[in-house]
Amino acid sequence: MSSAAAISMAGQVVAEGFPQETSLSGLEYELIGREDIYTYGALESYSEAPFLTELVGTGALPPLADRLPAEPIIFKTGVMVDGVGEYGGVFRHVIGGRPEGWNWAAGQHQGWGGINMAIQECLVRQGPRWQIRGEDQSGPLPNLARSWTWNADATEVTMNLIEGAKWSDGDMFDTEDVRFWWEDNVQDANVTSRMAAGSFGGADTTMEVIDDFTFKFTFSSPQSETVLESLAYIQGCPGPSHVLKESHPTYNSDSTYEAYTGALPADELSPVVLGAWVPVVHRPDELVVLRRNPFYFKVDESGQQLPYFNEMHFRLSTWGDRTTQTVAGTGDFSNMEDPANFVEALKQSQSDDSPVRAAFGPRVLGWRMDLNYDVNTAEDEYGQALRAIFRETDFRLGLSHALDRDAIGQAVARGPFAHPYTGGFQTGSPYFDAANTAYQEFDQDIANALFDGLGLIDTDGNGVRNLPGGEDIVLDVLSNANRGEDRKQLDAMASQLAEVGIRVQPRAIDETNFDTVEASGAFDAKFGRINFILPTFETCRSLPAGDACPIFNQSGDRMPFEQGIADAYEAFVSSDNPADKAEAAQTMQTLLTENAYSIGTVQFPAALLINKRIRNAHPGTPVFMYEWAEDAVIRERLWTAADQQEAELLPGTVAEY
Ligand code: BQZ
Repeated sequence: MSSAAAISMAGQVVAEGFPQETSLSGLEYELIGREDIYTYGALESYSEAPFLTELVGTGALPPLADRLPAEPIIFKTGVMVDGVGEYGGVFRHVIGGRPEGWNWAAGQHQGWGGINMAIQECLVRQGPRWQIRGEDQSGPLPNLARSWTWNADATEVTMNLIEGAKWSDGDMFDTEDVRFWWEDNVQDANVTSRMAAGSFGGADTTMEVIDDFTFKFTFSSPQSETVLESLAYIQGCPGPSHVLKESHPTYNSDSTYEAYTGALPADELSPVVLGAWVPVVHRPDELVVLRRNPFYFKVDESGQQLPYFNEMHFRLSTWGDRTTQTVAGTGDFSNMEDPANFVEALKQSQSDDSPVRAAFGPRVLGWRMDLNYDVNTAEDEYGQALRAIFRETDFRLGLSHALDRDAIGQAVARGPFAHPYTGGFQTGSPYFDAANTAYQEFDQDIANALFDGLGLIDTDGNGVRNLPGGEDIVLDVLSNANRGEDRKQLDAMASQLAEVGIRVQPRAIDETNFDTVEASGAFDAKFGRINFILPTFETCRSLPAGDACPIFNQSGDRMPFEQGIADAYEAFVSSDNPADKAEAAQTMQTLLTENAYSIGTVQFPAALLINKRIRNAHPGTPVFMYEWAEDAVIRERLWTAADQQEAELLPGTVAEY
C-alpha cells in the first residue's frame, strides 16, 4: 500500500506490523521456587570474617550476636552454584557514573553501576526473581519487609519488618526509618525522592506505624502484590532517619531542602547504610572503596555472616571502560551494554584463556527520545508553542516515520544486534507482545504529509519547517555525554529529521547532571537509554503514574490517550491475575506505541560479563529482567577462593562510626 493511500484511506496512518525479531539470547538456567533462594530464621551458631573477631576482641565492635537480627536472612546453599563461600578479597567494579551524594532517600544516586545497590537495602527485592518459575511469580521477594498480609478487599497491606537489623553504626532499623522515608521524602513535595508522590497505589495512599517493626499502607482502591514491586530498589529504600532528620527542615527549622538533599556529600565518609558494604574511601574521578558492613543482616546456611568479599571497589571511569577492563580481567563485572564494544568483546571472550565468558540475554536495552508535554513550564513562548506541537500525536508519528531505524542501529554497531524500537516494552520483557506494538515504518512521505497536515510548513524556505508563529522548529535534545551509543543515535536522528524539515540541536551533558535535569523536567526533549521491562521499574521515568509523572509531563495535564495509559497502569498494579496483568500491559503497549508517546529508535541485547574467578555467579543471570544484574546476581553470595583473591587495600578495617 502506498504511503499516501495509507493516510487518505482511514484518515490515520496504517502502520505496518512490528518487524520479526531474531533473538540472540543464549542464556540457559534452571527455574527454582520462590522459597529456594533465601528464608528468615535462627541458626544454632554464627561466624564472621576472622578480622571482625579481632575487632570484637579489641572492643571496636560488639559481638556478632549483637550485630545480627534474631532471625537473619539465610541464603540457601542448594541454589548457590558454587556453594558456601570463603571470606576475603575484593570485588572490582568499573563504572561511568560519579557519586552524587549518600542521601538516596532524597533521590541522590551514588554513581550507578551497582554502587547504589551496594549500600541501599529496600523493603522488597526484585532482582533474583529472574530464576523463579512462573507459578511462583506471586510478586516481589521479601527483604527488609519480611512478610505482609492483605485485608479482605486488598485495600490494606500490613508489613512486618525484619526485627533487629541494624544500620552500619549499630542503630536499630525500624518503622521510624520507614515513616521518615514515606512522610518526609516520598510525600514531601520539596524532596525529589525516587518514588514520586501519588505513584504508589494512587494519590490517597496512606501509611500508619503500628509498632517498631509493623506498619500498614491503606489504599483508596483494591491493590495487589504487584503494587509492592514499587517498594523494591530504587523506589523503596529507606534512609537512616536518625542521621537525616537533623538536616530535614521539618525537624530543623534552620535547614533548607537543598541543604537536606545535600546533607551527606559524596566526599564525606562514611555514610550510615544497611547495605553489605560501606564506603570508606572516595577519590573523586578515581575510586570508591567500600568495606564490609559488620552489621549486615544476612548469613549463609553454615551461619557465616555475609557478604564474603571484605572489600568492593568502584573504579570511576567510563561505561565503555567497564566492559574493556572486565574483558581484560582488571575488572570483575560488566553489563555489556555498549554496542560499539560488542564485536571486539565477544571476540576476546571466546578465547579459552579469556577471564570472562559472554552470553547474550534478550533485548532489554532500548533508546528513545522523550518530548516534554508540560507546556506551562517551558522557558518562553517559543518553548510553549513547541511543547504544544509535541502534544499533537501526528507530530510525534511524523517524527517516528522519519526515522530509518535500520540505519540508526547499524550506526551504533554493525551486525545482527539492533532491532527497531518504537517505545513501550522492549522485546525482552515478559509483557512484550508484537501484536500490540504499533510500528511506524521508515517513510518520509508519510512524515511530510503528517507535518503538512498540521500546517507546519517551511514558510521561509530555509529547509526547516516553521511553527504557526513563524519560528523554525528546532528540537533542543538533551543527552548523556558519557554514552557514546546515545550520541551516535542522536546524530543519525538529526540528519534523518533534517531531511523532513525538523532541526535537532543535540546537547550532551555529563551523566550526573543529566540525571538531575531529567528528574527536574527542565528540558524540551531528551534522548537516552531506557529499560522498559516492567511497569513498576523506575515507573515515573516512563508512565503517567502519579500527578508529577512521567518526568516528561510533570504538569498533570494529560492527553486523552495518556489517561488511558494511567488507567492501564492502575489496572496492572491492582491485579495479581497474570491474564489481567498481561491485558493491562498490552493496553499500555498499544497506547504507548500507537501514539508514539516516546520516539523509540532501536533496542539491543546485553551480555553479563563476570570474571571467571568469581564463584556463585549463576551463568544464566540476565543483565536485566526484574532488576539490573547487580541485584540479580546476588553479590552478597559471591566469593573467590583464597588463592585467587585480589589484595585488599584496607585489610582488617571497617568503616568508623
Ligand atoms: C547498570 C545500572 C545499575 C539509570 C544507570 C545509568 C543512569 C540511569 C541506569 C547499567 C547504569 C549502567 O545504568 O549503565 O548497566 O549497571 O547502572 O544501576 O544509566 O544514568 O539514570 O536509570 O540504571
